[in-house]
Amino acid sequence: MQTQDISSVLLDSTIPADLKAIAEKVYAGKRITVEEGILLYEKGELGFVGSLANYVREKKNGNYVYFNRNFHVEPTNICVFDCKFCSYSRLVKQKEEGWGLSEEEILNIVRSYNGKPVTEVHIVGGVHPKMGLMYFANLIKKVKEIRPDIHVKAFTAVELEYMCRKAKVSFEEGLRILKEHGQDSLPGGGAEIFHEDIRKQICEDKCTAEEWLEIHETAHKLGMPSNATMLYGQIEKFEHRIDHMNRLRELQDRTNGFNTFIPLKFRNKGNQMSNIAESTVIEDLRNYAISRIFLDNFNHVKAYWPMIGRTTAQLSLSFGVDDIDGTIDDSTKIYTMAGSEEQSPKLTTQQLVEMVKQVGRHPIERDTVYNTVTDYLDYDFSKEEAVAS
Ligand code: V47
Ligand code: SF4
Repeated sequence: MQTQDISSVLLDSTIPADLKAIAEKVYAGKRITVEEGILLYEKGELGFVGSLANYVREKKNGNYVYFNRNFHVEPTNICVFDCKFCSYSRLVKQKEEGWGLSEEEILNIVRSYNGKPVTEVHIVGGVHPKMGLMYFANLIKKVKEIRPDIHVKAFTAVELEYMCRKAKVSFEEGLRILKEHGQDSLPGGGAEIFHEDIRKQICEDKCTAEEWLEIHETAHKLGMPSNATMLYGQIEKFEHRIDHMNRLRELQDRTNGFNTFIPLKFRNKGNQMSNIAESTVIEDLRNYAISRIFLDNFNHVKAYWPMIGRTTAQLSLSFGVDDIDGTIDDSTKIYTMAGSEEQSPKLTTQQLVEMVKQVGRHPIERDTVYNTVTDYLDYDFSKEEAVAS
């Protein structure tokens, strides 16, 4: 346990009074305001925000680091939308560079994990004009027939808004149908940055901030938990990040339906925003830390290691992060095509466990809703069969 010495922060005469006042609030378990959040971004040095974030992280999650055994299915990269940061989608008219898996191909991916101890399948992709609500509902039903035990985390709010609009059903009806067919939860994608000034420049044609929030609120009311993301390090300013997190914090106060917050670092390869420099590792760590401090009602903050790389993921565990997503072969193309650190994101459970132990933390395999599946602190891998990774 890397317990923080609170007094060292409060007694440090080099820390300005306004930041110290924030530290006092955080150590007293009080919520910080929007203005204080912006101040942390403007003036909080890495060591300072890191200390606070680690305090919050250890109070909430002790020394645990969570991961899950999941696999990803991307049904298509054909997309009717044109997000400027996206390196992966192909418009319908550029079909030659696009792919669309048939239902059988998707189900074969699911079958290929038969006998493997995965607990979750994550299904997201481009917004294909011909793959509608009932197509996906029936697909999920078939996935569950193959693997009744698996948790289906599927479709961003962007995909869901389009499906419901095309099927002429309300968000509630659409989500109800998907739930009845076996969908268990929603991933956090499509949130980007909620603020209108940014959204209209980077993704003006897809679902609005209000629709994203309404879809997640509706899902929570139907008993489907979800995640939330934030695409940072592009053209947004600090105040837009805090505005984004504030809207999530308000919704979480009402529903308590979010499992985890996932900051996504903008990667600039092969998209219409390639002229924008990527954020530094220091800024990435500061961002994890300030997210952890600001989102006091989120239990978990996740670093998506295929996107930021293993080393930054390890560092992030001292800056507020307590979750490093999944193991298994992450074949997700949305990041590799945008220039992410990991061009072949593959880690066995043993490698992931080692990564966590190297930084003095306690690895726990979780299911989607953070029930413990296996405690890996003193786990003996030599007893396991080679296939179990
Ligand atoms: O919404 C697209 C992002 C998201 C780029 O819920 C990019 O467990 C950076 O949300 N640079 C989709 N990011 C993926 C997603 C996700 C990932 C892992 C886990 C979970 C979860 C959710 O990917 C999009 C967008 O914000 N994205 N292009 C890019 N160039
Ligand atoms: Fe389509 Fe998603 Fe890419 Fe936007 S980020 S263009 S919605 S695949």
